[in-house]
Amino acid sequence: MEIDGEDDYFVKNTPPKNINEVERKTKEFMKYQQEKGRRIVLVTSGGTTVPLENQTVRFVDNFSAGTRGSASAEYFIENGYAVIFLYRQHSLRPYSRHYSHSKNCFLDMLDIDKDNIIVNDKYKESMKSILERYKKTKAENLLLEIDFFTVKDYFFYLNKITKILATMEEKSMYYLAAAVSDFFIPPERMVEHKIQSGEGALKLSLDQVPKFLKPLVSEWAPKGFIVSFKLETDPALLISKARKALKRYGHQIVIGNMLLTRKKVVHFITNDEERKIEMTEEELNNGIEIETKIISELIKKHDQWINQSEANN
Ligand code: PAZ
Repeated sequence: MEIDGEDDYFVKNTPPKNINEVERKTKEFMKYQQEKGRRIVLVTSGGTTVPLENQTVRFVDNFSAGTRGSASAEYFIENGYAVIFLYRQHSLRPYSRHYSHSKNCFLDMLDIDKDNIIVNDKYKESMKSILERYKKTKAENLLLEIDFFTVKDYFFYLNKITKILATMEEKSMYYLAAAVSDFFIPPERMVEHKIQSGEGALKLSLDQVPKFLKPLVSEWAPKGFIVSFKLETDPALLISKARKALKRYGHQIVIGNMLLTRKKVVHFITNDEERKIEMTEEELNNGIEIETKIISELIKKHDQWINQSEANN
């Protein structure tokens, strides 16, 4: 049995158990944001896993920690967007990212004063500012977080959420920063139980996943503002592959980045331009993140996208 297209994929694979719940929450969130007149961006973040067994003991994974996605979500919110954050379970999340996965243990930031737990003076100011932003985001219902673990679940959620947001037409943005596996094991070839050792080398054969960006752009959200990322390790390939993706899928922008320099430099590739966005050493030393620049550029482009469509109607 071969999986030859996106429709086939959603028929032959089993949806995640909570897909209806995710649908309900997304619709509710969207309705609320529309009443407030806000734009919504779907931010995807973190790596996807490819399980090797149905009762999964082992899986193929990738490097992504969700730094780009979680930081970007915060900057979108700061700029008035509501965010649906589709993230890999246990990867970084907006606001808490400043304390999780960190080399500094969170407990070292706290002290005990008689019966109270207090924040060490050294961390007080920055924690207060993050906590204020976090509480405001919650109070204003600006963030909906949905987690996935496998590449299959990611695709089901992406499909469902995108089609719901697409009803907002140009006002919706799709910021696809997750590092999504290009390969998977189709259901009919997946073994049920833990793969046993003792039979020599483990040989894996993975099929290519359908290219979901194609239907996302042309069918799921044809009027949305769509930003995809292209990651490479060979500098000779980056720009040409980013350009090829833009041409192939026909969306608005591909952001190219290299594995080793992704926090310092990205390339914006659109139909009209090719632009490098770079951080200075001074900015990096001051803790400024490249995502501030990425998001402010994208918001300008999203404005243009909306204005242009209004002018055409
Ligand atoms: O999660 P992270 O901050 O460590 O990395 C971000 C990234 C490199 C995964 C992202 O910028 C990206 O390029 N995502 C798309 C990867 C790809 O499928 O080509």
